[in-house]
Amino acid sequence: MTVASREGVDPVRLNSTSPVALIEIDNPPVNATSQAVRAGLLAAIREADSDPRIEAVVIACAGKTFVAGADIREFGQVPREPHLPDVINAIEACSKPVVAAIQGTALGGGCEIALACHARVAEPGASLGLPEVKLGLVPGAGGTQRLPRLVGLEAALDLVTGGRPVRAPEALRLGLIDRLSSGDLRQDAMALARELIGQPLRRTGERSVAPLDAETASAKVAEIRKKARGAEAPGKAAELVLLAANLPLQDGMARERETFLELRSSAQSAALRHAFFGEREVMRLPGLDSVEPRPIQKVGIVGAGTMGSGIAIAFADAGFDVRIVETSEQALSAGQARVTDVYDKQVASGRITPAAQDERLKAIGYAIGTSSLLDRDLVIEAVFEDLEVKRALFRDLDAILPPGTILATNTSYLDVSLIAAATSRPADVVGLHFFSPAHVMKLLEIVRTDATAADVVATGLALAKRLRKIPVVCRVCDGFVGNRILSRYRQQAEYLLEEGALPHEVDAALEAFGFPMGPFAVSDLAGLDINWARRKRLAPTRDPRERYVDIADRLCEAGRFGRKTGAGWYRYEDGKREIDPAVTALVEESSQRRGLTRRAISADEIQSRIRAAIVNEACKILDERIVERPLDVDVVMMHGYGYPAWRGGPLFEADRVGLQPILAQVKERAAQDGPGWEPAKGLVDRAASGAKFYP
Ligand code: T1G
Repeated sequence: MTVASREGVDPVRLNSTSPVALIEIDNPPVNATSQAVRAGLLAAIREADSDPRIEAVVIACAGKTFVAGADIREFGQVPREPHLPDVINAIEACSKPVVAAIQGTALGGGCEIALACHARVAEPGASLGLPEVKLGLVPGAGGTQRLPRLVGLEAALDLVTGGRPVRAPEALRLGLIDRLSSGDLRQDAMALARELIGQPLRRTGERSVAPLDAETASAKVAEIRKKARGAEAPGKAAELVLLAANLPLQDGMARERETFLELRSSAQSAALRHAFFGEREVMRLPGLDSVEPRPIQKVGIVGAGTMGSGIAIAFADAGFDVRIVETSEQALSAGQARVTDVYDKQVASGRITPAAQDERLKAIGYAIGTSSLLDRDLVIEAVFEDLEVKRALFRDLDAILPPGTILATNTSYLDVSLIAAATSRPADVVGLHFFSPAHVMKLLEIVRTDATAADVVATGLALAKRLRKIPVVCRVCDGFVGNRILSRYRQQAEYLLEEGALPHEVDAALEAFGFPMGPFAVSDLAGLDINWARRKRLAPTRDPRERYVDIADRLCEAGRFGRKTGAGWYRYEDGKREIDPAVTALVEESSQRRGLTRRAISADEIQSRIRAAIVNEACKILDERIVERPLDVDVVMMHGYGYPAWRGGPLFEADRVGLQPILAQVKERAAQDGPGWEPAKGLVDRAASGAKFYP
């Protein structure tokens, strides 16, 4: 359901009971402050203020959550009055005590409404936050000025620039809320409102803020900017929060509003809003909306390695009944230890309670052999990445599992059609490609073969929703979407090495672009041996004319698999990544063997060539109908491969940058690098017609 308020239904109701009136906001699904909500709230608070029978007010919300923010869908439109800051100022200026009753998530404008109330009561499971920076914005209705007045500058800097919500108990400790509800939230809020009748009003805006010394403040802003990796909102938010110590509320709010309006029309905010709605849009695949998913509650996992145990945790966290099987007691207990270790760490960090840990550990069973999987609705394999091993396993599972059980493979690269062909039920076979660590990474590639039944794909999408993952449905090709594009731009990165760059220079250029890590550092983390096995598998079919760089092979032949062996593209001393002269020598020797004269290569050239490789491969993936939409590629790259979300994904950004320069770069590479680098038809056609990926 969209957020726009329902036709003909007033989203704000004033119940003028005496002495405490109730203002109820009812704008499903998240009570966003649409124009109608803002107008209704302003009218209600003014009426309550002028009604002599009313001595106090409670603001509450219908449904599962307090106001979750401004209506993001309105941002592309001309702002309409009343503007939220004016509504919020009217709440704070009310002559009678106003108490917020908070359930669910009070976020953005919702948190700002709560901040302007004279007190706040929240359910223990509620959370409050100012996530605007995640949309490329800063709070635009007093959040940067009122939050520090309640919790102090340091806590406010952390919450506003990180966009992290805090659960109610932490909010209470910080002074962000006044009470935790002990049962009936509205009754508790009414009781507090009654207590405040006749008391001096505690207006947040009138409180002062202890300043930070200049040195601490500038160090914090510098740290925040560095962590933002090119996103501009966090740094601007930090500067506004610090103003709260020096300016009266309204002056600070004026500066805040100015920055908010500037950012709201910025390219970064447009990209982040695109990303926000995009990760929900991918859930809806054209042609599947009327297909009923199969009921899944009992899940089997074959393989208790890193991936298998991570997948088990993901399902246990989402309330499924899980059973992991292995071939030996040793492998099984190693997997059980991995699971226990993850939950121990989560309890130690306060992420989950011991009770939740017990519940989730109980949800995971362990057994030897596949015979204990007969009652499973879905079985996922996470065994060794070898086609014959997976085909043999699926043949065995197919023989013992009842009809209708879905068989899913977690393969990263292999042809799911060939795995399905080993069974008598190819319609029930699907790829569920999780990303490591599987209980953390949000992306899930759902790989459908030509035989996969529609309801099995729909089941994958429904599972993703329950797992709170972001699914992208794709068809079969080598590496599906993300790994296929990753392989392509890794190749271009290795060409750059031969032509004059060094691993740390390529990595630095891409980290400056906004990636959390460059491709060589990522490779060391993942392990060079995984890709080595793939290159060896593809060697017999590789086009001899293709420009092939063997530096990574030489590293692997020397046993340098990355962090796990203490050396890969870098050397690792006590976990610290260091440039290794031995690798520099290897790279230089490779240039020599290729007959290339090394030259200095700028960060711009590195970024331009990597972007061209990504966009061109993405266009090929679209041309081959591996995915249905440009959005599918952008979501994969942002949520699985660290493509900076403030750029909106490679194709959203290509619309902004323009396809001509990208195509020119692709053509240059095609001339230099040979087969596999020819321009994609979709890229050539769009560049010629001016068609956008997002019209
Ligand atoms: N505006 C418009 N639509 C919204 C929305 C919003 N703020 N929040 C959610 N939706 C839609 C969402 O697209 C989906 O629609 C449906 O609601 C259910 O959402 C002035 C300027 C609240 C934690 O950033 O984090 O306030 O796909 O699937 O998993 O300073 O939604 O069904 O058509 O995510 O239960 C700040 C964003 C805004 C919060 C609920 N607030 N929302 O998660 O449901 S800027 C935010 C969320 C602001 C002020 C500034 C989550 C949620 P559809 P959902 P959920």
